[in-house]
Amino acid sequence: MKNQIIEKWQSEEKSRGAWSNLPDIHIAETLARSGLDWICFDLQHGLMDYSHLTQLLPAITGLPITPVVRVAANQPDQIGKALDAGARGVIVPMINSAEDARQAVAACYYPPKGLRSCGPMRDAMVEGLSYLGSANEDIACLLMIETEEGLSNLEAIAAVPGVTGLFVGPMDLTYGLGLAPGDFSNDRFNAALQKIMQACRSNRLACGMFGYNAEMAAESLEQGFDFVSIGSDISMLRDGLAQALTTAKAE
Ligand code: 3PY
Ligand code: MG
Repeated sequence: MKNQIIEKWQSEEKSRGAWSNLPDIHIAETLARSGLDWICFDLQHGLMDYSHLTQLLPAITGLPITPVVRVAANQPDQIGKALDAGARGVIVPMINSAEDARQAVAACYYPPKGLRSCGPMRDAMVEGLSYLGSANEDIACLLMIETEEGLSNLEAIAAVPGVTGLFVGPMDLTYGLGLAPGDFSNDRFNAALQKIMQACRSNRLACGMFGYNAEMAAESLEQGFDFVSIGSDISMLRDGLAQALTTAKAE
């Protein structure tokens, strides 16, 4: 199955994903069977590490969903290992400059597009070496814009060849703008979102948004974002339980 973030964006369709914070293969499988387009395993803030990732990715192999990984930092070894474990893309946090963007791109792609070292463990097991022929087109290099510096260098970041898309981290972005955390209705926050979407449009990049819940995701899609997360395993468990309890208590 082709990378659904890339494929849907290229055919001008929206894609919807979920955030995986809990290192449990059954939760990952449940998310993967739910009709989502993509799932993001979070090695930055999620309660999981690389050894969990190597169990979670095989648990969803063959299911109709694109796995991506948010790496903990913009480090070539972290990006390479996430891709070697079977991720079809990375979300790289805290991108502040064109140099940061070039470093992330180089780590994502095999030569001549980048400098990724060759050792595709998981994909070679599943697909064999045909993976090497398709990896550079099928891997998404998604860069997070979530700091004041990243915002001020937005045009230079977006213009780096090889970037697939930009992805907004809304909570850090409110901090970066000097706003109260989570002040998503602030005009300056929304002006920043418009600026990011515009940079994506003019550089032919997919534009993504971290949504904390389905309402926020729907609003982001309405605003023009191309791919959004609609919640996390934790938030959906919590919100689903709260809703179920309310319904079960209703007279
Ligand atoms: C942010 O809101 O800053 C994020 O990175 C979402 O996880
Ligand atoms: Mg963030």
